[in-house]
Amino acid sequence: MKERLEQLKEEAISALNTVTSGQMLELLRVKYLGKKGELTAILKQMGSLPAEQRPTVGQIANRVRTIIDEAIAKKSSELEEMSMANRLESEALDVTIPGGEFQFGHRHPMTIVLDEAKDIFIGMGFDIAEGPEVELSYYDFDKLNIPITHPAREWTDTFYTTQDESVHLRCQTSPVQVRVMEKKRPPIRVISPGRVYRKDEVDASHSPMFHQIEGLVVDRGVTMGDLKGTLNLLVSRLYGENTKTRFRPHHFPFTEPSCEVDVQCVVCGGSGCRTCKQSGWIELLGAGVVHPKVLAGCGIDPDEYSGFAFGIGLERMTMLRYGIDDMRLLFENDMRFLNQF
Ligand code: 2NL
Repeated sequence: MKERLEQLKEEAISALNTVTSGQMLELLRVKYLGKKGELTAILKQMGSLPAEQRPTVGQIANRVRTIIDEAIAKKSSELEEMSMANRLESEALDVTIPGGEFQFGHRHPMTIVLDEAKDIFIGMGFDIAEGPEVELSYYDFDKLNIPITHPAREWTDTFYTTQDESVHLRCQTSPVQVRVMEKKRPPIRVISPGRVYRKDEVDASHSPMFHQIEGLVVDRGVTMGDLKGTLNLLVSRLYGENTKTRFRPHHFPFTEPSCEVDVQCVVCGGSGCRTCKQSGWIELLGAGVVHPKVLAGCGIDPDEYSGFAFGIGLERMTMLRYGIDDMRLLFENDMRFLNQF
């Protein structure tokens, strides 16, 4: 029996030397030391030994168990060390390798100019208002004193979404300001930037979707002089202190009197070139004193209050700011163009 124990010990030790994984180690532990293992099987036969031999054999058996136990524990910690060393090697991070080149994004040129315009108007005490792009014709036409016969109301000009022409994609952002006038009492100072839609073919200066910034001021004693002061400040901030403006009489149904505002050509400085068609001036926006009918329609007494309003195309504003001569560049997202801003 002593020999069998010695043999078991030798066999276990040499088996342990071939172990390469935790799984194999566990299998060997069960095989030699488990309840149904080989050591237990030998001990079960102790009863057949003469009584005086049992203590010595018992001692040897215990020693063999301890030796195998310790060998297993040693192997187990070796395996752990090995796997840690492997992980450290495979997951090692070389912080000295130079980083790859990173491309920073940036704002679209129209967003840059819009943000500038917002800052300028916020500086003059304006709020920013937004509203739906699918609008009731009631807000976009009726409330703005646009007669039922006006060409803008033709289905060839406007994207109607209902057969009865009561709902359409807004063709200006004025309805946002109408909604503001209905809800708020004067003093009112708002701008409403956003997308607008008209049935135009795409070319260098037209797109069926473009962007507008409209503005509205309503208070006691507001005049055309306030309109001029406000828009002159906008132009001087956007295009430089010395940029001249020209206010030309015009007609809009929602303002009276109305005007169009030109800026001195940013390309030739006013001497005449291709961009300004030799005139020295470029049209920037439309504006006027809010029509009394429009005020009254929104529940504001035109005998007590007056106001001015204006509408600017953001595309045109951006093109003038950077000397861009084709509007399509603003929508094509060609990185060779966009990376210049
Ligand atoms: C343009 C220039 C304009 C307005 C927009 C406006 C808004 C309200 C009341 C009165 Cl709520 N007017 N907006 C005024 C003048 C010009 O846009 O070229 N539009 C076709």
